[in-house]
Amino acid sequence: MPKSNPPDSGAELPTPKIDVVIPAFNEERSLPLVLADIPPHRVRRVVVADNNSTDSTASVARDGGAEVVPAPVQGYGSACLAGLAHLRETGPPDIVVFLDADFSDHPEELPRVVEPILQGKADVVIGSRVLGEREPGALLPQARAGNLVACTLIRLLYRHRYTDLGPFRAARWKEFESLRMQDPNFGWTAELQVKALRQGLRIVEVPVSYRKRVGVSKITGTLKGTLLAGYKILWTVFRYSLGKL
Ligand SMILES: Nc1nc2c(ncn2[C@@H]2O[C@H](COP(=O)(O)OP(=O)(O)O)[C@@H](O)[C@H]2O)c(=O)[nH]1
Ligand SMILES: [Mg+2]
Repeated sequence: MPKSNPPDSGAELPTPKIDVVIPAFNEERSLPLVLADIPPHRVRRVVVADNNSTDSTASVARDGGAEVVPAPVQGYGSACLAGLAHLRETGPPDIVVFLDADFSDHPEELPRVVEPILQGKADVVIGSRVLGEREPGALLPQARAGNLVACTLIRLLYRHRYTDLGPFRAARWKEFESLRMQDPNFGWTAELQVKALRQGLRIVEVPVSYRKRVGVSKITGTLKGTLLAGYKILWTVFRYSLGKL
């Protein structure tokens, strides 16, 4: 009688659990569009981190099937941290994906962003809007310039060539947790990308599409937002190069 195969031989590995975190601040118009375009069969759950919205962001999020987590401290980073804390407390995924609530990213491209992780080739995947197709005017000139300066500084200080500091990204949960993210606002994305380098994580960029947001930009669309973000991003890139993690 033939010996039975060990339980896992030839069997497919269990499908990795993928959760999505969406930081949102007053995005009632765009959020339903974002939620509708997330490929449902690929994602276990979607968490909207609501940053003190005064419109109906929270209720449209629930109507769209998302879990809503309050992020009481104002700021993009704080919202991402609140989403992560919720996942940690309620059962973390294998892969976490971030995307913006303003419908600039194309959520249907999620499979492209997680693919390098599923193939075992990456711990962190950055969706690059520079490598992807951009609707004219989607990435404001000040955002492009800021990105270029930040990526150049990273290249000089960390010897790694990023093309973008993008909001659409994926990471293996365990490796991502090792970064101990902390920036509560504009420095979050830069912190993530430079800490990933410092930790020696495997980083891959994939092209993602980018279109004009629904509603008005609160960061790069305002002078104050641009200046604060620019300053914070460059300081963050510099600070972590000094050896502090
Ligand atoms: N500006 C801002 N955006 C936040 C905050 N919390 C969450 N977000 C979300 O962060 C994302 C990026 O903001 P956005 O206004 O599009 O900035 P931009 O992409 O630089 O134009 C959006 O999904 C916002 O809803 C916050 O406190 N301030
Ligand atoms: Mg935006």
